[in-house]
Amino acid sequence: MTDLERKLEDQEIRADFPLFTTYPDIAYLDNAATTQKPQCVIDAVRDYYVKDNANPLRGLYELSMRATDAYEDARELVREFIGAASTEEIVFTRNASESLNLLAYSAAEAFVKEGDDILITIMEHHSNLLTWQQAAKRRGAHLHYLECDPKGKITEEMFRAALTPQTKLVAMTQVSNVLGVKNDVKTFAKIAHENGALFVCDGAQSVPHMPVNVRDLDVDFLACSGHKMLAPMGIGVLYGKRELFEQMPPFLFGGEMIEYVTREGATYAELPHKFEAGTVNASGAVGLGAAIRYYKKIGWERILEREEHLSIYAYEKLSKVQHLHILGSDDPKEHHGIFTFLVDGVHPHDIAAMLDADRVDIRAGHHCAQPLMQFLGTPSTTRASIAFYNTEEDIDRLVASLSTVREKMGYGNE
Ligand code: C6P
Repeated sequence: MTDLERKLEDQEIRADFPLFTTYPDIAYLDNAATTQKPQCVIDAVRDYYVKDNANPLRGLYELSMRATDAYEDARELVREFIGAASTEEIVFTRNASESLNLLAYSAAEAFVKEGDDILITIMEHHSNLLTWQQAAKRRGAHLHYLECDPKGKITEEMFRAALTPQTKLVAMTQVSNVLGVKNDVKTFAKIAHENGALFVCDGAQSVPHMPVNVRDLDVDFLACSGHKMLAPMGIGVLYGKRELFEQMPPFLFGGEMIEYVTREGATYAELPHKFEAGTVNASGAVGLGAAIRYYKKIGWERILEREEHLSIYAYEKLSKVQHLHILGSDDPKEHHGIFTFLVDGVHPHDIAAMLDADRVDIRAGHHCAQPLMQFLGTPSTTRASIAFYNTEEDIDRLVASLSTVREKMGYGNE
């Protein structure tokens, strides 16, 4: 692609995101935290409220049926997007955290017993860590941590060595929100299954950036968040194999998740409604459906090309900044658009504040992965994360701003 072609493509894609028109001076590089929303998603949410809004799954009047259809159409779009066999395997939640909480309660209740082992990795986000810490305590099970090497890699040998005959469940992120490294989930899920363990995949950072097919990966469960993939906040997804979902108790109780209730007990609704208590986030689901349509319109080929190009571009430029150290792999392609770094002598929060003054938006802190920070030997880091709508200019502005932080902190111009 020539420079001119790339610039034209940048313009075409950015025109779809109204926030960039509102703030043309912002370089938004905090996409691992949440993404901006294209106009089509904003329109879909608005249209839902203008044309289709009623309480879905309840009313027998036309408007409620329209709301139900809009909600269930979105479920079908999600099913297709992640390659699930049936919409019964797609549960809408609030976000990846809620999906993982549901699992750590209901799957642990059904499949983990006293004395069993639960295996997670040291690079898990707190949502895939605290949840299992609590589940292990509740079930009398033992929680084990699989450490990566200092660059973030987990090999097949390391994974095999961490399994025990008691390992009943493995929970692992596909892409780390700190190091950007991608775990070989397909291989690890196969090994886990051979060992008699279930495999939970945290797809919060992978589903928005690469084609993920749950049947190809053969994971038992997968969690992700709509807001990290162009959709509104407050809608998330939990995929689970039907035969496993069927064995699990409900997580939340209330309206719409029952079949029949008596004073003493209840029978529960069919999948997936058994796991969707109360009035659902229909507009959020509709927004997620619109986001998926937009992903399809842009196409994975272009998204992957753009994100890989920007990853290589960012890595090369960041590597040249004096006193800046990128954590994780030395191969830019292994970062999947996530660059976490330290600058000698400058606190990550000071870096974030100085970059903010230059209208460059990044994240600083522990990134909700404190055991990983402890393993890496630092309490906090700075992180820039890319989406396909970013441009070389965003990276140039990041690098230009970073190049001045030490001087601004009084270190001189060395
Ligand atoms: N990571 C980040 O800036 P929620 O907040 O529920 O939508 O997603 C939780 C979550 C789960 N797993 C991974 C790998 C994640 O990265 C996140 C969210 C954001 O890194 C917010 S802390």
